[in-house]
Parts: sequence; C-alpha cells; structure tokens
Amino acid sequence: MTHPAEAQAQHPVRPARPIRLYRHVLSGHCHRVELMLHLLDLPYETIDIDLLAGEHKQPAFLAMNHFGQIPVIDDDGRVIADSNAILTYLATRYDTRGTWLPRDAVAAAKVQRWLSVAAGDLAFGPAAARVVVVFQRPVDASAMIERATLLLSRTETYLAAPQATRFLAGDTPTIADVACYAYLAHAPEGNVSLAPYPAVRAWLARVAALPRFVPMVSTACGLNAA
Ligand SMILES: N[C@@H](CCC(=O)N[C@@H](CS)C(=O)NCC(=O)O)C(=O)O
Repeated sequence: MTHPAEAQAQHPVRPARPIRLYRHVLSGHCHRVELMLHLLDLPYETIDIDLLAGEHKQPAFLAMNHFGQIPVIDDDGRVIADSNAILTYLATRYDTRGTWLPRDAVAAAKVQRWLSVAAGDLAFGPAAARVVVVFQRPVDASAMIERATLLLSRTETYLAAPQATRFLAGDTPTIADVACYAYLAHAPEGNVSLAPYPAVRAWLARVAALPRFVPMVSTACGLNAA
C-alpha cells in the first residue's frame, strides 16, 4: 500500500482554479505573496484594490478581512488574510517537499524568527519609511528611517558572520526570505540606503536569482529619484 506522504509526493496538490489575490501593485506585503505564488509555480489572478478610494474598508472587503488590509487570497473558497499567514498556507498546502517551511523544530523556529522581523521592525522601519515617500504622507519619517537603519545593520552582522547561511533561515530559501525581500530591496525608495550593507545586498541578489523570481514594481522615489 502506498504511504499517504508518498502518494502526495507523486500527486502534488494543485489549486482547483487560479488563486485570487487581492492586492496593490506597490505593496511589499502583496508582493511577497505574489512572489511565493510564482516560486511555487501556482496559477493565480490578481484583483487590484483601490486603497486611495478606501475600497479595503468597504463591507465587501471587510467580510474577507476584518482588519481591512491587503493582501488577501481566496483559494477555491479558502479565504486567508495577512501576508505571512498566506505564505504559511501556501507553503504548507502546495510545497509538498516541505523546504519553504521546514517541519524540523529548529528549522521552523528559524523561519518564524524572520517572519516576526517581517511583521515588526521591517513593517515599521523600511516599509513605513517608504510609504511616507511613495504615498506622500505628511509625517516625519526620521524614527522609521532610524529603525530601518538599525534593522539593516543587525541583518548585515547576521549575514556577514563566519557561520552565516546563504539564506535567512538556512542554506536553502524559505518563506522567511520571501517575507523579508521586498521591503529591504526597496528601502532606498524610503530614503534608506543599502550601500553600507554588502552582505544584505548579496543576499537580495541570491533571492532575485531564484528560478521564477518576480520583482516588485520600482518607483522613482526617495534615493531612486536622483
Ligand atoms: N500584517 C499585515 C499588514 C498588511 C498591510 O499593512 N497592508 C497595507 C498595504 S501594504 C494595507 O492594507 N494598508 C491599509 C490599512 O492598513 O488601512 C500583513 O502582513 O498582511
């Protein structure tokens, strides 16, 4: 008799129909989901949400995500909100080899550590600083830039250490890399330079070189304006 795990490996789960991704093209939270869909080679379609018109606060959208935020996916009726939750879902359901979200306890903890960074310092540092510039918000971004700089210097130390691995949570890519990529790669749009961080730039290049990688749209904002 075939073991269930073997059967799954022989017949990997595929979406019954294209996964619907509710997104905005300039959102790094949405890009990480789109990147994961590409890396796993999953069929999907996009629905652009008009953030400026407040479409994400309308009842139809709130019915999918009470927090009124993108991204959200609808996979044949399974509605999942929150970018890191979506990465976890996609890896668990569709990566039958289990490399993007390892099951080993220590390896899984290493991934979760960077998901926490993505939802904390990354979101409130470089991502927030970029929003101020790209969406021309009338707020002082200096505390966000300071947080971004601290995050980048800590990440540089981590990635430049003699025992450092090629990717954030090991020698092969995981959803940790997918979650952290866009807002670090696009930090210059928020006036945060990547020049002092060669190990971070080398890691970004390794992510960008992955098969089926897709970039996020760049804007000519912040340091990119020069
Ligand atoms: N924790 C959420 C944060 C998502 C998020 O901040 N989305 C932004 C766009 S990048 C948004 O929807 N902002 C509108 C709002 O918060 O009202 C996730 O990881 O998905």
